[in-house]
Amino acid sequence: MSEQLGRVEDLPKDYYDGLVSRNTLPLWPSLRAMLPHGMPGRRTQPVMWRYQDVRPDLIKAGELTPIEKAERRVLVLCNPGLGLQNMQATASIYIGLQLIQPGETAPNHRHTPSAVRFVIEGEGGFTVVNGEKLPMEKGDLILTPPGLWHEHGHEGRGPVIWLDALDLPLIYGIDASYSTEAQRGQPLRKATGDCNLRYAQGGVVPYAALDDKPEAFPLLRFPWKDVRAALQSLARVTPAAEPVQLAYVNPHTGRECLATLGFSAILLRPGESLRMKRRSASAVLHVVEGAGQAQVDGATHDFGAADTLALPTHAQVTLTNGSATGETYLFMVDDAPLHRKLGIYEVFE
Ligand code: 1HN
Repeated sequence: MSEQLGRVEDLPKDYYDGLVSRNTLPLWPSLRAMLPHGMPGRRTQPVMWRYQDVRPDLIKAGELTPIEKAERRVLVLCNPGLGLQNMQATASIYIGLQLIQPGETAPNHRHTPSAVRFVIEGEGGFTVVNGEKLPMEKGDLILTPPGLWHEHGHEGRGPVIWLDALDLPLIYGIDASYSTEAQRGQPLRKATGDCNLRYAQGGVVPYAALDDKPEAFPLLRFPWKDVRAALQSLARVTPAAEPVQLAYVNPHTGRECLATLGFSAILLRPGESLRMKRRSASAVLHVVEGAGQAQVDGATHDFGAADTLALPTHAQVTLTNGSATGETYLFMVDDAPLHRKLGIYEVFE
């Protein structure tokens, strides 16, 4: 089992070249790299992107590139361990920061990758998803599930900036990534009202959904003010050393709201140092409010508001609130839903 396997150099060169010429390769020289013993070989690095670094570049992008020349004015957070040009924050998660200036619109389209927006700053932004206009306030999570039309606009003043998270690396990686452009000014498809009025309160859903097949994506916007308040309530009943963490779910299934990516919010209590359970999923942490440190596999990364950190699979993570008096709030994107569906999700003690 632990024997050294044969290398390419151990084979006659003409034999190996012949294999290559016939589009074949021997497995054994690559087997250990592709299937390491005990733990994956992780290319994803625990990279921190500081908002104070990225923001000026994004504002500059707004001056250099008109929205018509960009469609989506985004700077992508690229993990160097995965190759910058591959635009992966982790092997499965794409993260970008998107800027929209007052009066601009990012045109209507739909695509096969799943996407979400998490609002970082600015007022007056909105996303229209499937004909439903969703206001974008700081900290709100907005879903744009696969196949649903979506466009962005800005009716306020000053820049609006949000974080985009997509399963693009995954969908692109299986040759399944494409989009469809809508006609400009395509009318709103439905006028049945706001999902936040239909699903205003956790634990209760519109009655008809018990008998009819509920929509696949009934709730498209999760207002931060509700999530923040729910975290504060949860903190009151969560023992020390246990995470104050809420999962964003589909109100009908009680399960993750998208098929591949999962979203959660974490409250770090004053002075708290939280050792997270090591697990198989990769993740991206984004700081909503507060500051502190993330220790990832022994290396310490300081974080402040709106910073973003990539967490490799199987990483040992400890999150520390930098304040002894105030709370720190984090937003997490992970690929745990995908791992669960594939039957490879693991949590280690
Ligand atoms: C996309 O559709 C958006 O709708 C943002 O705002 C970023 C990155 C790759 C592919 C599609 C958006 C995207 C994207």
